[in-house]
Parts: sequence; structure tokens; C-alpha cells
Amino acid sequence: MKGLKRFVLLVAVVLPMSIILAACGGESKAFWGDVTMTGTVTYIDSLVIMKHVYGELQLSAEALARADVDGDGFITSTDAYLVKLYVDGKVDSLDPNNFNIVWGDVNGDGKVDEADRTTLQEFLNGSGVAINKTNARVHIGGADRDLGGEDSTILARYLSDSYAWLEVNTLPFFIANNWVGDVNCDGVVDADDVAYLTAFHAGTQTLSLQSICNAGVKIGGAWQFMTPEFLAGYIESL
Ligand SMILES: [Ca+2]
Ligand SMILES: [Ca+2]
Ligand SMILES: [Ca+2]
Repeated sequence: MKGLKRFVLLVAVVLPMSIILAACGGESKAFWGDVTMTGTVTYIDSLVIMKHVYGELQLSAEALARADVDGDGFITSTDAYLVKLYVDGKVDSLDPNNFNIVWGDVNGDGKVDEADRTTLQEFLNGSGVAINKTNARVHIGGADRDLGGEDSTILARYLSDSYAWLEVNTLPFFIANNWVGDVNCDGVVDADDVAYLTAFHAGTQTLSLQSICNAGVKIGGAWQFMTPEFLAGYIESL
């Protein structure tokens, strides 16, 4: 009962107040995506959402409200991915009211059909046709990359009913524990990953969502990124 009261209080008071504060306070205080409640949105928020998705931590009620950045009512890898895109400067806002993602709707007409596959193919062939790049990015695994053949393949499989929904391919990708430390996502954990992580900590390397997961480590009860020294020690212990 106590827990329920607390939840109701959170929803009734804290959440609306946060929204009002966010609305009044402009960009000074992050709300959407800031699940760690530090006031800013970073890759750590993306990591924490992924850890929630895979049951490695349980987000609080307020964190849950902040995490559903695509506004579909569920916390999924899509939310973590959008937070990452925001940190990378590839989307302007994490307010679900500000953007309406329709995965696979490459041409932005509100529906997903054969025309989207044709448009994506034209884009990939360098025709210069304008597309909705967020909608088009249906393959979100692997290292950071441009739109490519994987997106086209997945869209084709969806249109031919081989896939029940777009993004289904992303889920198995994030589960394997043996990816720990494989920061550059090449399938092995070695000195190259230390170099990659060093570049990330120096601010010269962005991380893919998979990299973010692979670089995460729980220290002192909180998820954070490995330091290059930590990773080097981990590799030594293998
Ligand atoms: Ca969501
Ligand atoms: Ca379309
Ligand atoms: Ca590696």
C-alpha cells in the first residue's frame, strides 16, 4: 500500500511538476531521457535504459516516465537508441510530443509500403532523394554506421512478412554477455577495444548502442563506463 501511495504521489505530483518545470525552465534541466536524474542526458542514460530492458536493473517510477522517449508506453531498446541519437546530436529533442517515428516510413507519408523500400534504395544509390533518416534506420545493431544495405534488407523482410515488426532484429544483438568489453564491436576483446575506449573518454569517438552496452560495467551499485585501465585489467584477467 505504501508503495502504491508513493507511486500515485509520484505520478500525481512529481511528474506533472517536472513537466511544468521543464516547460518553464527551457533547456537548462533535462527531463526526457534523463533517467539518471543528473540534469543532463548522456550515453549513461542510454546504457541504464538498456540495462532496464534486459532486467539488470529496475528503474524508479519517475525514471520510467523519463525513459519512454518515443511515447509508445513501453521501455525498449528504441528508447535507449533515441537517447543515444540525441547525445550524438542526430535528433533535436527527446520530447515524444516533438517527433513521430514510424519505423520504415522512409518517404515520410505515414505508411510503410513498397514505396519506402524503393525510396531507400534510390537514396542508397546516391540519387539525392530526401528521406526521413530516423524512420529509415531500422537496423540498429553493430558499430556506428551510415544507412545501408542492412536497413534495406530488414525493410524488405518486413514488407514480405518475414518479420512481424521492424526492429525485431535488434533484440538478440544486445543480450549476449560475452560482448562485455568488446567496445568496438568486432567480436573480440583485445587491445583495440582499449584504444577505442581511450578515444571515447578523450571525446574523439562516439559509441553505437551496442558499444554503449559493451562498455558498461556496474561499479559500486551504479552502471558506468569502463575506464581504459579497467578494460586493460579485465583483458589481463581473461
Ligand atoms: Ca518507448
Ligand atoms: Ca512511407
Ligand atoms: Ca573488440
